[in-house]
Amino acid sequence: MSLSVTACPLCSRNCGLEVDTQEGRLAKIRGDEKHPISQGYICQKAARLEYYQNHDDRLRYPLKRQPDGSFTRISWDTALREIAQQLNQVKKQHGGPAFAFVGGGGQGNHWGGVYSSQMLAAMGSRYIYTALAQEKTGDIWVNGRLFGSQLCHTTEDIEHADYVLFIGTNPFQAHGIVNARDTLKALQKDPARTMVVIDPKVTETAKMADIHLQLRPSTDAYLLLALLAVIVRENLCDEEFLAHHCTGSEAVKQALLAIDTEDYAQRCDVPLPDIERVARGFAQAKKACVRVDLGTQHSKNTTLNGYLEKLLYLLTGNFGRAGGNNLHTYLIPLASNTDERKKGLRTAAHQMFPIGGLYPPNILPDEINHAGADRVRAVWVDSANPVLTYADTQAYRDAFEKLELLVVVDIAMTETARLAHYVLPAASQFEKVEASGFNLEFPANFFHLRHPLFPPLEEALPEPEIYTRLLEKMGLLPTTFPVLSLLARVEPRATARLGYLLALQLLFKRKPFLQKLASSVLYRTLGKTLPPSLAAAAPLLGLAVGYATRYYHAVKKAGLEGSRRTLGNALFEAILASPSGRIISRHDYADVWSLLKNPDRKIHLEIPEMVVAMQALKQAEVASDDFPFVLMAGERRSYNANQIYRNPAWRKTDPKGSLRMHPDDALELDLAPGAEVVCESARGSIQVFVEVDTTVRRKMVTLPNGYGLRYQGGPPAGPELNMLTDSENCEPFTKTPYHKYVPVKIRKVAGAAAS
Ligand SMILES: Nc1nc2c(c(=O)[nH]1)N[C@H]1C(S)=C(S)[C@@H](COP(=O)(O)OP(=O)(O)OC[C@H]3O[C@@H](n4cnc5c(=O)[nH]c(N)nc54)[C@H](O)[C@@H]3O)O[C@H]1N2
Ligand SMILES: Nc1nc2c(c(=O)[nH]1)N[C@H]1C(S)=C(S)[C@@H](COP(=O)(O)OP(=O)(O)OC[C@H]3O[C@@H](n4cnc5c(=O)[nH]c(N)nc54)[C@H](O)[C@@H]3O)O[C@H]1N2
Ligand code: SF4
Ligand SMILES: [Mo]
Repeated sequence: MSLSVTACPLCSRNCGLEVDTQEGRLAKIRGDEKHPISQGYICQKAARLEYYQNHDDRLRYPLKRQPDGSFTRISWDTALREIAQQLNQVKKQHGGPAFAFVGGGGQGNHWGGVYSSQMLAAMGSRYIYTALAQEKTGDIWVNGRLFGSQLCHTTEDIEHADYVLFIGTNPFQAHGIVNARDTLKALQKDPARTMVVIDPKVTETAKMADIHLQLRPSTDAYLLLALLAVIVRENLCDEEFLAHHCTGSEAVKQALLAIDTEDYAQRCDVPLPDIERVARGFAQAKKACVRVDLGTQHSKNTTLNGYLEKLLYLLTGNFGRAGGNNLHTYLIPLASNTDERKKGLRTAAHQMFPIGGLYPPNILPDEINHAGADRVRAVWVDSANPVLTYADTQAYRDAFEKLELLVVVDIAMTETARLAHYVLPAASQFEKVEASGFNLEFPANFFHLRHPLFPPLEEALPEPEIYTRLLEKMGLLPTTFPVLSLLARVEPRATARLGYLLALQLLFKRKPFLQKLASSVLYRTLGKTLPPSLAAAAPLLGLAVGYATRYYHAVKKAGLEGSRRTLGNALFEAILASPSGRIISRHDYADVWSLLKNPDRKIHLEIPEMVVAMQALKQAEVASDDFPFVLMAGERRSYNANQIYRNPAWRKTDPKGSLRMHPDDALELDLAPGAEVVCESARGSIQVFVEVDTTVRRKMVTLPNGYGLRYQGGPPAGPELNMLTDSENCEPFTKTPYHKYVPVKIRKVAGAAAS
């Protein structure tokens, strides 16, 4: 038995873990007290991680699909040679944009993405479709307009706030904030601090709140506008902040003054006095912040919601200070900055632009089905299971079956992998160097490079090795780098790898294309000089140098020593030597002004498109007679964690993934608890089991996220949610799905017993 540290890959918190390992198994799992942020905290889901590491769907060898649909084991060499040849062929015949990359990382595995992102450069394509672009692109777009770059990302300083608004998020179950349950408890216990929840359901978080505004689903924009209108009307804005740090506040205030708060309160079904109380409380608090998630992002007016939520803290000056919302820095960027007005970025079928460099999964089936010669013909999937997780399962199945080439890289035989021409087995997150890009803390940020606990299962390989070998086979990456390799080996410690970095720069200057494959170049050269289990960490040197250059003072304040030229290497070494993770920067709150990208270092509050959206809102409508229920398709519960666990035995409760319904609605439909019903949308139908639950609003029902997997090729375990969702039920601008607003009808399964 040996004791090691790692992190939990189940949600964006990636809490540090201390584990006992025994013969390839995770015997005991505890929180790692040395992790700089989670400090020993974990939730109930992490205790089951043995179900991620060892199960019967794990992939052991590369597989190739045969004409009859079965899979044959092939060697890595054959697999990569054949794939390389087919990719080169697609590129030559149809051009780079015939290729699309899907996924690139889940909740805990973004280090593979540092390598897999080279595929786009290799193919000459810009099409990357990821889960982020089915939830966060509205937010990313608004950040671009307000702060000057889509790379400016905001965070919330809940621990120091005395007034916190949780809008459309249930951190008690979904986490997403530092040590969620402890943080919520601290808020709840302190009479001087106020916690407000805006959610149509009485969630676990709402039960802990001082105030719960139980709005009608998908009416957040009305509620947020009413809150803002009260703040402006009652002169509760922070005028000094607006004058010093913002432009456009007058135009925004004018638009808000036109809001009929009485009417808007009725539309969202929240009493106006409650709205006024929250508006005043938030604006008058010393330190207030807002935390949002899918409730505002998977519902109507996604992008406008993102704008209005940000206006709440900006108009009240809760930005760039303790307890407010702030910008933060990051080591691995999860998105980039793209301007949708630029030419040449749009897709063939939908003429869709990228946001943060990312394309929305909702359009991919159409881009494959597109009749034009410029359609998508080859798709590469890594760390995602789009057939089950992206909107419209049937559309995905049909489209993927038409592809000329589908390759899936996963640790397990997924529903998507079953459709692939080639399935490549990746090492699990406990079998390789791993890290996540969810380092979203401010003012102190951290990074956690996880060391492997086990060797890869059978023939599985870590992604760094898979992509590097493939690039070599495609003829794009030289197989040797004599000068770099020599320098990496012989350069004395005292020069802090400056010689190596200089040689690297010269190489990229001579061969600019290789800069796009920098991760693999570093891996094949510097990697060979690192401890073997950490070889794939080599690209971290480049990331650390970039980070230390941009945030020199903040990195020094985190206790790292070095000159402007050597600090990056010091940071690199320090991260490698900290298996529990470490603090990499300590900023001042006022640093947010230097992180802003508008040339005038001000926040540009007026966004014309959003003013138009506010006005268009007046016509928006809800309700339908054919489909009287609003399904929240994807609730976070105690025992779901996206599609990371495949064996359904991991669940301690809720094995069926029940449909939660208000008892009065169940009574009206004559449904007893546990009754089997058909849940039908305009797109499809599935059979589910009813659980009566007084916490849901009437005419609203909920189903959990992350069920419906076919473990060992068996029947779906629980609801296959995306059989019900339609690609077109999405925000027209960003194409993010309205998963929190799927109109459905519920009827008894014919022949089932009445209550
Ligand atoms: N247990 C568990 N935790 C997870 C995950 C998991 O699968 N299971 N997945 C992770 C991932 S990928 C993500 S993105 C996060 C998501 O985390 P959250 O967004 O916090 O979780 P959800 O339960 O999807 O939705 C949040 C809340 O939105 C509410 N809601 C529904 N419709 C509306 C609306 O119209 N307006 C408002 N204001 N609220 C609404 C729901 O009632 C729900 O309480 O969770 C992460 N954590
Ligand atoms: N209807 C509906 N649909 C939803 C949601 C919803 O609320 N409602 N939620 C959406 C949200 S917010 C998200 S984020 C997406 C998530 O959906 P996806 O992006 O598809 O991600 P996961 O479900 O996390 O699946 C991750 C895959 O990665 C594999 N994997 C795990 N570790 C590794 C590794 O180390 N290497 C490789 N190569 N693969 C690995 C797992 O086996 C699994 O197949 O689902 C979305 N889908
Ligand atoms: S699921 Fe999230 S909150 Fe729970 S232990 Fe894992 S990382 Fe931490
Ligand atoms: Mo997500």
